[in-house]
Amino acid sequence: MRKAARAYGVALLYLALTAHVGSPDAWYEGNAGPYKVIVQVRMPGVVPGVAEIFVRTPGERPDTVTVVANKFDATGATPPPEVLAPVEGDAGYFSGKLWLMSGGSNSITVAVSGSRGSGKAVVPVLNVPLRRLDLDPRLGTALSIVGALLFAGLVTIIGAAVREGTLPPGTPPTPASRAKARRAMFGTSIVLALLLFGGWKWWSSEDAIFRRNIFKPLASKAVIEPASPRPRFVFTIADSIWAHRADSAWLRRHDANSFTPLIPDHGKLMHLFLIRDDLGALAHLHPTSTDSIVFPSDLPPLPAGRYRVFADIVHESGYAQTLVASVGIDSTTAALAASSSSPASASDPDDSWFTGPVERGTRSVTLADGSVMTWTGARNSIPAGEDAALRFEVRNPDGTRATLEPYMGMAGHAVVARDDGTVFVHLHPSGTVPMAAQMSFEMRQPGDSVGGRLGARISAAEHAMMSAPMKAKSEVAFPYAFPKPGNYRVWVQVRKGGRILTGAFDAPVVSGAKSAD
Ligand SMILES: [Cu+2]
Repeated sequence: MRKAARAYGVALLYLALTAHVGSPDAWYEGNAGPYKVIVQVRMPGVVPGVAEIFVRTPGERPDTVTVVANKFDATGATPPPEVLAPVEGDAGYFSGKLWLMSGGSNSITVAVSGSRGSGKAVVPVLNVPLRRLDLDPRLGTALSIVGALLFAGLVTIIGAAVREGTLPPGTPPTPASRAKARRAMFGTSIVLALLLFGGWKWWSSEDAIFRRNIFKPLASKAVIEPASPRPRFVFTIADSIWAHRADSAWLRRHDANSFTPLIPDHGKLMHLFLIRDDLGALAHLHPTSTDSIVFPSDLPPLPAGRYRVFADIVHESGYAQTLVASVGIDSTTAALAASSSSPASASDPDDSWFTGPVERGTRSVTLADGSVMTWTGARNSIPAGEDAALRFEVRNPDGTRATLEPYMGMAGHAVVARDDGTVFVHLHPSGTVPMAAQMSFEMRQPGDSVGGRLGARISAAEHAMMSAPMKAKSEVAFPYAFPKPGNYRVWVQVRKGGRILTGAFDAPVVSGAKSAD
């Protein structure tokens, strides 16, 4: 029993470390041809497994919505699409299930058709084993009792057969046949025990293999280097699988999957977040790297404390993962960073940081330039698993609507963290789906087997997209549902007047009808 409890603890730990930490659902908001769609994919967490897919069509209602899954490097024919069923009593909402057979980087193509024609949207998903299904203790007890009865039954039957099987009916067994029966029963018990032992050994080794394959992000570490004139923050992907990514012989010897190169996601190779353990400070950095292993940055002026570090990266295959580490900033280093930094001196012009108290229940916050950000969708308590209503509006200090500018090609960026570090998500108005991962599916061509070729085209296309003008607006919304109850903080980052502004809000989440377990 205790072993089972320990195994369960292990499963929970890994769950806490998954891509987009602790928040396995993929969200996408965008267009499928002429239709607006909001897609939620509830990943199975086991491979192969069944994903649950929900598609909301807020505008014109389509006639049919179908989904089909495809692995990034699939060469065979695509399976026939699954038709999603309209959800009763909820117009324009469709749901259904889809088998995801292969692990790794997959995509789900949502095809919508109706009176306005048809269109498609591609949602990249990461299909990785995240959990080990546990045996219900009641079922375990029942099966053990049945097993014990079968064991005893077989031993008794063999004993009776040896003792009395050859005697005519009504004849009592002799002392010799009784002794023979006892020997047979003893022998049977030994054989059965050996069989059970062999079965247990086999199952334990299967279980060990499964546990080894449960998704873990690449091992990483974060350190502060006391460089001059400013301390530096250095993030390193320390995993030997990553260091040997081009060494196919090493990978074969270690039975390891090879990773494709990193590609920039909205213009940056890495989106790195430092979040103080008490959620009191946030930094959003974009370190660059020459070897895709060491990612240095200037340390921003953050207060001293323990920080959780989350680094979002996207591989050319569309595989997106969040690497995790932690780092401590002592007061001397914090003071040094504070005295030597200014926004203009950041290693990357899109780097930003925010420190400030957050009042519980506050729906409007004053931003650094005096404008006001309001969480227009705020509620007193938000049920887990249901639309989080992350809708925000920014007004100028004089009360007029602000004009938001694109910040790294997006109307806004949101960071969601649970106070115990088990949930971390980086959101955009297009959802949890990294733009680069989506492009790697949309732009892949048959000749893209050479690493880096697709990545180069994605970078060029991203660049063009990010320099395209954005429709002026004062509002920003993010499709999302909190995965489980708890205390969360949401940081919303926008750009206005050339300045990156961050608003922070607390979000108390209660258990809802649709919470994930
Ligand atoms: Cu972002």
